Amino acid sequence: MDCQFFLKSHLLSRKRLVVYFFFNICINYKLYNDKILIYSLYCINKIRIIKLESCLVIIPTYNEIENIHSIIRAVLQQGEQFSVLIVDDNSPDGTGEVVEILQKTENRIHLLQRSGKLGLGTAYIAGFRYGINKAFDYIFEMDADFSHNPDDLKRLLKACQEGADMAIGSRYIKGGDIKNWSKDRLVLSYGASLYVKSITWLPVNDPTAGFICYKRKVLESLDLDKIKFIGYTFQIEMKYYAWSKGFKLAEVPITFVDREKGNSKMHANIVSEAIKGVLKMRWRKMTGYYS
Ligand SMILES: Nc1nc2c(ncn2[C@@H]2O[C@H](COP(=O)(O)OP(=O)(O)OP(=O)(O)O)[C@@H](O)[C@H]2O)c(=O)[nH]1
Ligand SMILES: [Mg+2]
Repeated sequence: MDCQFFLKSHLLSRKRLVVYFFFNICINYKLYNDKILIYSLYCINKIRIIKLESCLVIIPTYNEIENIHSIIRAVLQQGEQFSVLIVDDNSPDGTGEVVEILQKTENRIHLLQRSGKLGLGTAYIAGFRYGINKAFDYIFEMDADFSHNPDDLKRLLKACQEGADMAIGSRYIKGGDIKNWSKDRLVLSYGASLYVKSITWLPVNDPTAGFICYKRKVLESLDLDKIKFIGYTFQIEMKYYAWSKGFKLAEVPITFVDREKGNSKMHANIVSEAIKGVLKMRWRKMTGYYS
């Protein structure tokens, strides 16, 4: 039984898997010959001790052919426990096809191919459901365009391992920074943060941030059907909902870099969605929607 356990497991490094495979054979040999159950129990226990916690990094994509290969590689390089889920909206540039090819060489690459451009929020919700079903311990949100540095994934993970339920890669706390943004974009983003905080009282300095690590239990306890926003407001609503449910949010300083390759998918509607959306959220909280 324990043998099946670790054959199924994708969480152990290959070297450890081999060592424990032989270890288990020895144990079962002992079990059948000497009927010493204690050895088998010891084996199960050992495996539990060395089991790495699994991480799924969700990356929504729409026309990211220039970034897709390198971002997947950079995430997987963070360690054996990291897997990546691309949620692609049938990108006309063939991003999804590239992922399908990469999948043949590495089983830590997952793909959800959707029929068309359905928006960032619904892409993440589909990814969350996937991560919950596959029982990943930690589930991340990350952009494909290298604005979020894959090397920061482990710092977000550490914050969750040390007590946070949701760790947010934050540009607007001490140590955080933004590189290569125009003044207008900076003012818009920082202004949005102040607006959100003044209306919702959310104790987060970067409420529109999209580089996040969740403990699985957070996503399991939210009713994901209640999340309706699709742009930046989606990011605000996730934090507001989790906070309203009593989860502990922590901010980790990151340096955000403007995309170098590919095109932005931002559009003007995002601003009006956010202005009205935040007021709607406040109302919803008052009426118990997020309890
Ligand atoms: N699946 C999916 N992904 C999307 C959609 N819109 C944007 N994305 C992805 O979401 C991530 C963030 O989008 P960006 O275009 O970088 O948006 P942004 O970061 O607000 O804009 P820039 O700062 O200009 O890059 C990227 O990985 C996009 O490819 C969508 O409708 N569906
Ligand atoms: Mg971007």
